[in-house]
Amino acid sequence: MEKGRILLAVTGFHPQRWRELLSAEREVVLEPDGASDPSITYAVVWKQKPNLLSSLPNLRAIFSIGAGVDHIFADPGLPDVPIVKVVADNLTQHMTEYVVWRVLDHHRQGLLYRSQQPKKIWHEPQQRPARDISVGIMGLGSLGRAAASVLLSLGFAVNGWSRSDKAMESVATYSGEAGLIPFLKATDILVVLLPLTPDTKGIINYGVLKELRKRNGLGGSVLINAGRGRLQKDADILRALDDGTLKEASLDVFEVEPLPKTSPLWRHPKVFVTPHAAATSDPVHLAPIMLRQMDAFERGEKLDNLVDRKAGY
Ligand code: NDP
Ligand code: OXD
Repeated sequence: MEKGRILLAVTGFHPQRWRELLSAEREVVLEPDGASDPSITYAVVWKQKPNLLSSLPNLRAIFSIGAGVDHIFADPGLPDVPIVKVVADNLTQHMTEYVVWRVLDHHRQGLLYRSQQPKKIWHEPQQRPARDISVGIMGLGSLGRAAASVLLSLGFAVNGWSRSDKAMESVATYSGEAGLIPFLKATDILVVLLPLTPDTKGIINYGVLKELRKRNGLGGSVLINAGRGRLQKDADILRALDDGTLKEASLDVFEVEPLPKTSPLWRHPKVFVTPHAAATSDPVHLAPIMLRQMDAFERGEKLDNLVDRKAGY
């Protein structure tokens, strides 16, 4: 069987490196070329233009450049072909680093020390053991579970929340709507690693933040969101920070990205901002995985890491 051609369609960054690496084994057409091209078999995409994919008469599979696929579902004319998401050690490792970095910074009072240093204040707050802090991970998927394992090894108590029942050794797991409030009430540091779907949009709102455990060794509850910006309501986070519902927040994602220069989140003293950089898709690691999957698919094997179209992730 002839090797299928790839359409590379990305918005928001220069796809040169992806093109070079994918072209090592297959012909690659770079959008804006390629629309309606019957010789295209695969699309490798990040925020592709609406209705581009439906114009390809012989498209057999769509590969997302990221772990999240909400950018693909945003296309009103999405054709009914398999969608593959990124699951890769390299990306998982980066996300675990980000989560552990932010949890440890909040746990070890990084904000307080950074505020003391310019004033030359020599003051040591009380140190609490990690086991007194419970980290609740919303989204116990490939990224959430990896982060949970490392947090457990550091001694934190870990809770997890998912759509379906999930078991993980030493993790207190909760699921579905019924499990949400009990999960929040048992959580000091909330880590959000959910996909953006119609069910999860806006889930990080004031009402949810209000349920987090506040009387804890940290002196308040903390939010870390590295999932998607539209899971949260930026204004509700600001309100929660300002009235003490939240002690601090680390945000990697925002309702509007790049975060507008006018957003109060940029200069809020209790917020740590990163520019959607928790775990960047690295073409050096990911392009070979995609190429291997295309080869396997052409040998008649099943594609891995398929998106559940009904669930939207
Ligand atoms: P997975 O698909 O492996 O896991 C998703 C998890 O979320 C699953 O546990 C799933 O439940 C749970 N979930 C989905 N919908 C709901 C719901 N309605 N209620 C409760 N739980 C729900 O995804 P990944 O771990 O690979 O990635 C998670 C997200 O991280 C991506 O979708 C992306 O948005 C984001 N991301 C952000 C990056 C960044 O740089 N900031 C980088 C990479 C990813 P169940 O187990 O029952 O299916
Ligand atoms: C992803 C991302 O979904 O980078 O992989 O946000």
